[in-house]
Amino acid sequence: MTQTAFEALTVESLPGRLGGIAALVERLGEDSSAWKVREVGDGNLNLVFIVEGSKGAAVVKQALPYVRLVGDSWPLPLKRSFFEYHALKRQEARAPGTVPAIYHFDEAQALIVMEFLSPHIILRKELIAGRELPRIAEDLGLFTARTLFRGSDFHMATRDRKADLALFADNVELCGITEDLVFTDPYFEAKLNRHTSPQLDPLVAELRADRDLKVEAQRLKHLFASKAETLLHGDLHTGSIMVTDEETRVIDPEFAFYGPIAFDVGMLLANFWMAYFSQRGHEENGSRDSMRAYLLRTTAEIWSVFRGEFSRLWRTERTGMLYHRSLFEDRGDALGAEQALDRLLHEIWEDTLGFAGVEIHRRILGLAHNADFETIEDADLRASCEAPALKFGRHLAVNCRQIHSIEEVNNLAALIEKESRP
Ligand code: SR1
Ligand code: MG
Repeated sequence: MTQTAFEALTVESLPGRLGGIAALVERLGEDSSAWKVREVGDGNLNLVFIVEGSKGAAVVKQALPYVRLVGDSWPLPLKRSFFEYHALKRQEARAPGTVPAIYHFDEAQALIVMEFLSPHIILRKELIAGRELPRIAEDLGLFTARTLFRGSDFHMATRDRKADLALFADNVELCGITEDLVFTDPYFEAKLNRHTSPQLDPLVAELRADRDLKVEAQRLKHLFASKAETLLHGDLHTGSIMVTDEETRVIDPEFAFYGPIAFDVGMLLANFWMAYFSQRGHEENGSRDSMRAYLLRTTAEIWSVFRGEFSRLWRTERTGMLYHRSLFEDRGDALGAEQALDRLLHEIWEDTLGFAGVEIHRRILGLAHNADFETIEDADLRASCEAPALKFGRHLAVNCRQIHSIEEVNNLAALIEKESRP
């Protein structure tokens, strides 16, 4: 593809426009007129095509100059594709085998040609269908620990980390979406907000009048905007994960930037807790008790694997400029390094709960809802799932410093879920 002025691809134009890309021809076969193209993007922002040829298949993801969910009244720069490409490269290096392979990147056309993951399915769809995936907790615990530890000053050479900090600092507009949509809009009557109404109206009014909650949400926003601790995925929800029983892959890191470790972990756990609260809306073919238990087990295991792997990396790969070994292990003070690790993990834990709380709120009160709740057609039933999730989110955000273990959080989730049953 030689043209430089951006033009959105279509199912019809794709073979002609990309037929000359060697990396694509190699995978699909030379006769681009025989390629079969489908547009499958169901996310909020981009075009996604699956292209199949005689030899194989690939995915072509192209950014649009606006937010797809809203339309061209909300312009959004194409450069998000550049950040996604660079984030995928770093994630592959830090957690090999966890993201799709990249075959080609065209910055001017804001497109990435990447591995077609098959028979992988979006994790969120599997959780809605009630499928218990055996590998995800282990895989996601490792993914978060490895990418978040290895992208930080605990591990990287400070020159490289500062160069990356500068590179990703330009992802201003996508950070802006998170800053508004996650931390601010849910807590007032922002124009694009929506919620299940009138069922949730009284609870929504209560949350928007909740001073402690608003102060906490703003503390978390401050942290998000100022704690440039590591390279985040930035949008790590169950719609950004593709799975089979054997494998887990993380996709879509276009929101990547330097922020607090706890943000990715909190967003991820929040999406499992939302899946948990939504199960009651998906019981048309039988009880989801087993699925509910599985989802809570999964959050506990993700946290435990994250903690374990992060601690292992702390002990074996702490090569960055922070908590230098010369102050600890090298002078016989391994205990000092352990003390620092404990304190760090404790801070990550508290902020993880806070970020999880606001993520739950924004998916029920803001612009971008999730399918776990949205696919529950009966509005009364949907509201009966969303209301306890909102209360749980409020409890996490406001009490994040008073909750000491993941078991405590999950007991609380179970309690709130039970209490809310008719
Ligand atoms: C306007 S974009 C809305 C949401 O979609 C993305 O997946 C992010 O989660 C963002 O907040
Ligand atoms: Mg996305």
